[in-house]
Amino acid sequence: MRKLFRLWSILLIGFNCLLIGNDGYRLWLKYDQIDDPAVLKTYRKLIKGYSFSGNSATIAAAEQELRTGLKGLLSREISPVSKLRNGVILLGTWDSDSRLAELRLAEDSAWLGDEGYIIRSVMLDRKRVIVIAAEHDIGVLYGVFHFLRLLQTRQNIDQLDIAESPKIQLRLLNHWDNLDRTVERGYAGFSLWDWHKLPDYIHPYYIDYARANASIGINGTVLNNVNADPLVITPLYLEKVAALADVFRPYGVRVYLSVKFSAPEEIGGLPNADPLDKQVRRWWRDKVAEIYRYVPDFGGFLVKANSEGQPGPQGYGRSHADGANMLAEALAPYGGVVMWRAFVYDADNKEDRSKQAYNEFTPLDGKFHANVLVQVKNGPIDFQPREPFHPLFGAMPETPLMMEFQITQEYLGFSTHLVYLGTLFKEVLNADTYAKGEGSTVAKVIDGLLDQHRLSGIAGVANTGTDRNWTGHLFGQANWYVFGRLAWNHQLIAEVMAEEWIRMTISNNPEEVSIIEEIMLASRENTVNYMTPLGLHHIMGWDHHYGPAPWIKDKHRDDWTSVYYHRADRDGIGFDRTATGSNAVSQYHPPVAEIFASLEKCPEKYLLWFHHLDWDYQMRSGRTLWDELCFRYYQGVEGVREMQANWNSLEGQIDEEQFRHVQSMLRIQLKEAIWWRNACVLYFQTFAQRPIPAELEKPDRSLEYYQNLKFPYAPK
Ligand code: GCW
Repeated sequence: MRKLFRLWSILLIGFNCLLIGNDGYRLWLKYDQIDDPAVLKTYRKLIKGYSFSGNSATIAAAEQELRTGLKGLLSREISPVSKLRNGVILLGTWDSDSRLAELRLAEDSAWLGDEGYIIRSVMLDRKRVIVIAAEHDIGVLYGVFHFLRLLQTRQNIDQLDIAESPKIQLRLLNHWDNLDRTVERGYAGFSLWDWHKLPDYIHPYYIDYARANASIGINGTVLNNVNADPLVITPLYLEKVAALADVFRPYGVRVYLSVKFSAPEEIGGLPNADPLDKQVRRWWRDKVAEIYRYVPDFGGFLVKANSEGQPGPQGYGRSHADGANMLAEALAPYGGVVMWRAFVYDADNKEDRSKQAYNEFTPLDGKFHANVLVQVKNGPIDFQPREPFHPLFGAMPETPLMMEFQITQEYLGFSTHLVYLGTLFKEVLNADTYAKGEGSTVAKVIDGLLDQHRLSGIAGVANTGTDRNWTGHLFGQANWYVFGRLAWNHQLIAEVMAEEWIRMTISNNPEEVSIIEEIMLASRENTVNYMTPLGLHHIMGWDHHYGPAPWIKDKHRDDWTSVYYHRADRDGIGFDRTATGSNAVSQYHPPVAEIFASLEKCPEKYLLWFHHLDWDYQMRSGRTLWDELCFRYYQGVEGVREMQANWNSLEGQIDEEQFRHVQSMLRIQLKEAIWWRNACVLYFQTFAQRPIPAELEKPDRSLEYYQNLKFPYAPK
């Protein structure tokens, strides 16, 4: 224990040293001095000291955070006090302090659960104090972050009456990090985990990573890629995993691992990995026992099986449920879970790719063990700029379904495009599945309310890396931020989350906030428009997924080409997923199925996802489909120009370093938006055989030029 505390102090010193500069390292936890003298004065009057009770590593972390935060924000040292006086913040678990125990209100603690907390202004012994209290230490830490956020965003803290608890139980980052430190679909440098130097060298940023996650309520992290290297569960790596788990533990961040289904063969020397084979089952049981010896609070496994070449139970004639249940059985005695991914589609299956996961998984509903969650991507294809919600949501009532969002921008301009994903996440969470009538939103499916599941979860594929600012683009941080905030409470509003993040990261000046918020809120729709308007999807560059390539065809897998998805020909464009085509619409509940199937009712944003239409089809705008497609592509580029103009208007007002960084990124974004627009419009024009509407500027390059661009080292 003493050793742990020593390690702890070294780490804390480490993170303090890193808290300098405006290069993005400090994320939204900057704690710079409040620049409005009136606000500063009020806060200083209301906050005079604090009193912590409890002595765990989590409480130590909470105290350190509060101290650092207040010192920065109020620009004065706020010290621990033993006697109550006006302006004291009283922190701890209910039972750690007799004064808190007295204050404990039955109705608070009942529903706040393991991670909840309250923040209240109360009179105690005739003193005005602020209470931050929780059932468990982690709630106190979450409460501290919340309290600091109130100051960081300049809220009124006069009469606090806050009670919070998360709506979703497992709130995880999924790192697609490889053991050689490359990151699959990572655009912010190398993996944060310095495997080679672990377990002995603990990089100070590990702790800042944990702080950042705790500040937004993320409580778990899958350390390695779903395309898993089996070595990660060998002693050599488990020792390293344990070292990371030790650092993250005080911050309530549990460690999970992705495992390769064939591990018993590859590292266990068994002849097969058949989930019904006794030897294989025993191997996993022993392996899990070994893992828990290294990491006593290990969270569980994430599995990609029978998907994109990864091995799985089907290789032995068994089902996903057989595979998941075998692992679940091994993990159950320790309270671990299995997160079994539903991202499956088979190269040899000629069925519409968007239908395959539903077809494979719905028959297995009710067959999974109680500690299995099925992890479903937000849409039925693959993290496209826009997809309708995945039809599995609402279709497996007997199984807890976990959401998988992608925070890293594989299909949204990597880390060079400013695309605020809060609006995308909310669009999906708010979508109504109608599984049990109106109001059966995706959010209610995944938080377990709709079907009364005890387990619930949400995962975001991380966008972090060794770049000094963590995410490559300053605004990539906002996506990490909003993911965590929505994982905690999916009812939060994308606009409000944008504003919070801006205030903590860039500026509290209301005009600047509103300019930046406007940029963020427009950004995703702009990107959809310059990349894949009107329901187009999967028309990006081959393999690396960088830039447009709607011409991709004749590859070894049809469902990895672009032409498979847009189906453009002389007659029209779009994928007919109605009854006359693949009938993917039938996987949705009524009335969603009928809405998507109907040309009158289908939202135009999904039009070409579900329908193949003539180039002259009349759009609601009165334009032909071809003209509308052109207008949307051009509108996307115009949108980026507006974002750029808005950003440029901040010159001299916001921090210079942040300003220049984003300004340069927006230049790249504009260049690439024009590239997307020109390449797509010119390519589709070869089928449509119609002119680009006269009022629109003409592409300045030929289609051949775009088709011949090569990117041998694009990150992937
Ligand atoms: O979108 C595809 C990505 C792969 C990824 C896969 C998955 C980890 O292009 O890089 O592999 O999805 O989600 O499994």
